[in-house]
Amino acid sequence: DYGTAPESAGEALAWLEARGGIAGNYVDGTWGPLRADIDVMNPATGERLAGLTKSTPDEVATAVAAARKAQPKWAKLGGHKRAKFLYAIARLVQKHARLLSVMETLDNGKPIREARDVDIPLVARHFYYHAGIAQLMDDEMRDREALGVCGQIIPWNFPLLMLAWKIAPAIAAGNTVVLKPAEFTSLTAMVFAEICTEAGLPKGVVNIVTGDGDTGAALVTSDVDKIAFTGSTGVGRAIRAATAGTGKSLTLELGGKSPYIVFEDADMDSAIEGLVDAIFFNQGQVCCAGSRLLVQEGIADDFHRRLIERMSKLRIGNPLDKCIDVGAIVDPVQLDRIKTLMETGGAEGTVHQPCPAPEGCYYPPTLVTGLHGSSMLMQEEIFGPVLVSTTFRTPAEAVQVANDTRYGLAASVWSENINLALDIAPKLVAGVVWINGANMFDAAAGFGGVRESGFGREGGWEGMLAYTKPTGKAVTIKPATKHL
Ligand code: TXE
Repeated sequence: DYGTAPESAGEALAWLEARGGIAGNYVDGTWGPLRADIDVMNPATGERLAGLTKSTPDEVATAVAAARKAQPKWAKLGGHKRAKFLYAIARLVQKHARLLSVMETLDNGKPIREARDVDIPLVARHFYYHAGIAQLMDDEMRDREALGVCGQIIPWNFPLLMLAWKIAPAIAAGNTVVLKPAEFTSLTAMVFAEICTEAGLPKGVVNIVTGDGDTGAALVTSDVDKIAFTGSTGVGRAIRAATAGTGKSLTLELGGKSPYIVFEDADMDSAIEGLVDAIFFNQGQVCCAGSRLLVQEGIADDFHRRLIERMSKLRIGNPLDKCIDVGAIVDPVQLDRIKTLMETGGAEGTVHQPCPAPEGCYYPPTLVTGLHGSSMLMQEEIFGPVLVSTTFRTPAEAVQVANDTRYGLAASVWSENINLALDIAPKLVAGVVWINGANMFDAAAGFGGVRESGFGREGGWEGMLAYTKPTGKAVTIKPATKHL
């Protein structure tokens, strides 16, 4: 029973209080430094939850040194023994699922229903899956080895899930890590650090440094062998420039403006439910959100009418309430960003907001119709609960409009004609294509983008390759010919 706020927050708040109300570094299996440099807020209430340490470059270097020291022994342990620790972490995530879910909702503002039913179960699944992969390393991947120490920088939209996407494959492969959570949402990373201790993970394998972009920049230039980053395209560009020519490996998972294409023969009820999930899940703060609706002209009016009707039934409010569909925006800075984009571009189309938002850090589920493909709202990532819509006539035009973007992360195609959907899928410029579905994630499926959405894949076998390098060298022997 997750209850409703504020009673259900008690356990998580007590957890923070017992640690002095400060989230800070976890390095070499111990806590510290712990300083309240940055305030951590609950976006749903505006209340201060904790203080956060802004780690200095020296403190980052200390964490990297701990990871460096631990790495050879961790790699030598072998995949089968490493797997035991990943299994233990997975089980402990399940054991502490309630604390993790409530903490995530307090810190991020996402509906508890989503934290409980999606984020945390997927975190456990990720560690289980990569425990299996660690075992395969000993058998199927003898020709590859760990990179060394990985620096990992994650965003605030799926705090613990992004941590799992980064840490699970890295340590499964025999790397050690220094991870920096986002400054808005570092609290579940703290609970995770304690889970590592509880699992008996050797010291220095997982290190966490808290802080903002300055701390992230210090991690990028530190003595790591790889940087794995998920976040904005602008920061991704800066990291690519900073790592160029250094020999560091790099994977980037950046923004998106993913098309959601509905053909006139689609199952309309399913397409509408899928769309509500694609764009309003996590308040639209999802890199692969189906944020651009492309609907075939003949059904457009009817589709919009039914979508608005469905949107009017969304429940928006206190995210700790189990009945809530749409929670709070992560931070007032992000809310301002959404408002500014809408004030600038909203007039180019017709704005529909059938479900009003409460006072505070909330934004109402929004549909903007009648937009041209090249309009600002069609091109910019809004990263909020805002769906923009345009129409198309033919499959060829759908592909052309869908690909008219500088991004290329995900795409969703809706049609009862599977031949049409399978014809369209490879023509879309996107790393992930879903047919008659959206937001379908699994640890076994590679996820990542093209164009300004980044490069590299996370999850599955592809994701594992990105945390390893070939073991062997190309040794070429020149035969001596003097005896012939
Ligand atoms: O992201 P940042 P922000 C997009 C989305 C959103 C916008 C801004 O459009 O509106 O980005 O969000 C760390 N060197 N996405 O400003 O700044 C930072 O501390 C190294 C898409 O919050 O990219 C945090 O840990 N690290 C996205 C992480 O980078 C730096 C998810 C992400 O923050 C750094 C989030 C620097 N110079 C936002 N500056 C997705 N792809 O899912 C910041 N950081």
